[in-house]
Amino acid sequence: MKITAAEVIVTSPTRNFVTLKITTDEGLTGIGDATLNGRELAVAHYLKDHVAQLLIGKDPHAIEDMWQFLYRSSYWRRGPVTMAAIAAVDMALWDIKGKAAGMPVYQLLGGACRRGLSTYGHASGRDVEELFDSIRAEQEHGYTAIRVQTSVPGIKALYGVAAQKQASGERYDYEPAQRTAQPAEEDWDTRAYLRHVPTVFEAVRHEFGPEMILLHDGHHRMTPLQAAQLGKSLEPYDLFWLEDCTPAENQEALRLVRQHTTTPLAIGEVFNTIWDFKDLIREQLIDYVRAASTHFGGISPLKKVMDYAAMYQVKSGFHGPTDVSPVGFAAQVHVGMAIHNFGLQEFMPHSEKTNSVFRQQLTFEGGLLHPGDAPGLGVELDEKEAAKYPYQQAYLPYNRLNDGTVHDW
Ligand code: GCO
Ligand code: MG
Repeated sequence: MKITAAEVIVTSPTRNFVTLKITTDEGLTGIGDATLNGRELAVAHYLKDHVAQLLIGKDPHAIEDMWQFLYRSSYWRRGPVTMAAIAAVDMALWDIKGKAAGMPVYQLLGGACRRGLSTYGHASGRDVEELFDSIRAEQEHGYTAIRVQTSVPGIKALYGVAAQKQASGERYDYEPAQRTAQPAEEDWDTRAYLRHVPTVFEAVRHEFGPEMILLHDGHHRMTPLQAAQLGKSLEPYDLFWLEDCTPAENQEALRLVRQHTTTPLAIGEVFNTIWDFKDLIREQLIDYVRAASTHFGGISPLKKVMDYAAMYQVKSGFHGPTDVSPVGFAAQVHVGMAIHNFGLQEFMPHSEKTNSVFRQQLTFEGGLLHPGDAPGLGVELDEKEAAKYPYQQAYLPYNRLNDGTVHDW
């Protein structure tokens, strides 16, 4: 079998997605996700201008060799643009291999280790009442584990918290693609945040009891000592994990946090390679790997990092926001099925429009997510539907302190 075409499809059904489609001389096609939220076209061009022509004539079955070739031959390693482009090729080739074998990808990775993946949903509120409603709505949707984000008195606009009450039945998309020429500006005050968050978790535990699995995302906004303080103050509320407590580049920060708190730590949604996790895993400074297949070079390296993590009892907590396309999401669900050290999968359902472009086999029943048993990844791209939604410039918001200083994401 030989690759005969590689096309890049950009579509924006409620938000932008970049998909690579690889075609073979035997008529099999495979798709991969290359979506980098807010910087989508950089990856689309990397693929179109630098990678597509390298694929033509190559054997689609040689996935590992293709990965190593794209990673090593470019000289310039790592980085989110490069790794999202490599991820798309890797996923598309696994998709083709699955279709050629007549098997879902998780079977090729070793087969199912479980009936399906436990997931967590997102709840948020501007006050405790609104938060409780949001938690109840998530429970009704079948989630037993819930990430709790909340407004903080004194902070006007905060990422991950809906600015107005949702109409009944409507779910808030926590990562709206802001289709504006400039990113929205939000504000931030770490002291106010550190004071407020423990009171919210106390209220949630009081209302919902000890069993509910609770998580919280710090979005890289604390210093090591502040993160240690938060971890410590949340210990009575038994979090499943505290996510991205400090900026990811300073990995030594986790050593300090770890010395002060037993709150489990998850990190790595902005990491690109296994090397970003190497020391954190070996030194057992984290408990959950937050990588997403799309930003981590695809299925092949995600499986590798998890096999390495298994030696240290570190588990998966793959990043599953709506800015990972249904293709990238399916890719990591297949990995989650096949690894022994699965932890918990973030699951934010995509919009109806997105689901009309990406036809999926995914099911979420009885609290468990399953990628389906269609050969390959189990996602088909409807190109006609995709063409209805052209790219639109979109940005993530950012935040400034009271005095105007730009703060960590
Ligand atoms: C999460 C993430 C998202 C990211 C988003 C950025 O835990 O789901 O932090 O909220 O901000 O994916 O593109
Ligand atoms: Mg996060």
